[in-house]
Amino acid sequence: MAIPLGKETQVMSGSNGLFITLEGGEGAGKTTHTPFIKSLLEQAGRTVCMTREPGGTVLGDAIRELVLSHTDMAMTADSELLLMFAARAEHLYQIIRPALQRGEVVLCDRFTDATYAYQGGGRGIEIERIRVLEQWVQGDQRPDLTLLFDVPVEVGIERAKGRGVLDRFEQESRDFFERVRQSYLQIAKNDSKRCKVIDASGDIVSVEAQISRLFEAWL
Ligand code: Z5A
Repeated sequence: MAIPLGKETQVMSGSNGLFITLEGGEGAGKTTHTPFIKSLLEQAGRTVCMTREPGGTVLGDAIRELVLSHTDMAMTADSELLLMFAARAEHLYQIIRPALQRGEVVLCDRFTDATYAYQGGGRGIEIERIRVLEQWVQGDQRPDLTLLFDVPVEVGIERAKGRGVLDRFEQESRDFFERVRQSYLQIAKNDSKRCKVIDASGDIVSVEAQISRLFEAWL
C-alpha cells in the first residue's frame, strides 16, 4: 500500500544540492575524515552543510541524548527505531531539505542506512517495517552518495575504546557489531552505484587517498 506523503515532505521535496552521507560501524573513522571530505568539496567550489544523526536540531539532539546516554533506561527496539525516524523527520524538515534547496552539499554523519544496519541488522527489526517508515518520513529523498567506512569489528572497537564512558550502543556485544557490519556491506552490495565502500582499516593517509580518488571520479 502506498503511504500518502506528509505535508512537510510534499512541500519541501525537490532540490539542486547534493546529499552525501557517511556510514560505518563503531570507530570506523567517519568523524576523523569529515574535515578532509569537507575541504575536498570546498576546493571543488561547493558550500557544505555539515550535520549528523541522530541530531542536527534541538529535537534531534534531545533524542540523541535519550538514545545514547541513558544507558539504564528501558527502551524496546521499536521505540528506538521510532525515535531515530522522529529525529530524522525534523532533521529533514529543518536542515537537510532547506540546505539542498539552497544548492549546498549536505554532508551527514549517519542517515537511514544506519537504521537498517543498527535497528535492522543489530536489533533484528524486519527490513520491511523500516522501509515503511523510510517512505513515510523521506518520501523519495535518498542520499546521492554514501561513503561506507568499513573496518573489522575488532579494529573499530579497539579504536573507540580510548574514549572513556561507553554509550548505549558501545555497550553492545561483538556479535551485534558484526551483524551491523554485515548489514552495511549488504546495503553497499545491493546499491553499489550510491554506496561506495572505503577500506578504513589502514592508516589515515591511506584512507584519505581512497577518499580523494573517489571524489575525483565522482565530482
Ligand atoms: N544510530 C542508530 O542506531 N540508528 C540510526 O538510525 C542512527 C544512528 C542515525 C551514534 O553515535 C549512534 O547512533 C551510533 C549508531 C546509532 N552508535 N554507534 N556505535 P555517535 O555518532 O556518537 O558515534 P559513531 O557515529 O559510531 O561514531 P564513532 O564510534 O566515533 O565512529 P567514527 O566517527 O566512525 O570514528 P572516529 O571518531 O572518527 O574514530 C574513532 C577513533 O579512531 C579516533 O580516536 C580516531 O582518531 C581513530 N581513527 C580513525 N581512523 C583511524 C585510522 N585510519 N587509523 C587509526 N586510527 C584511526
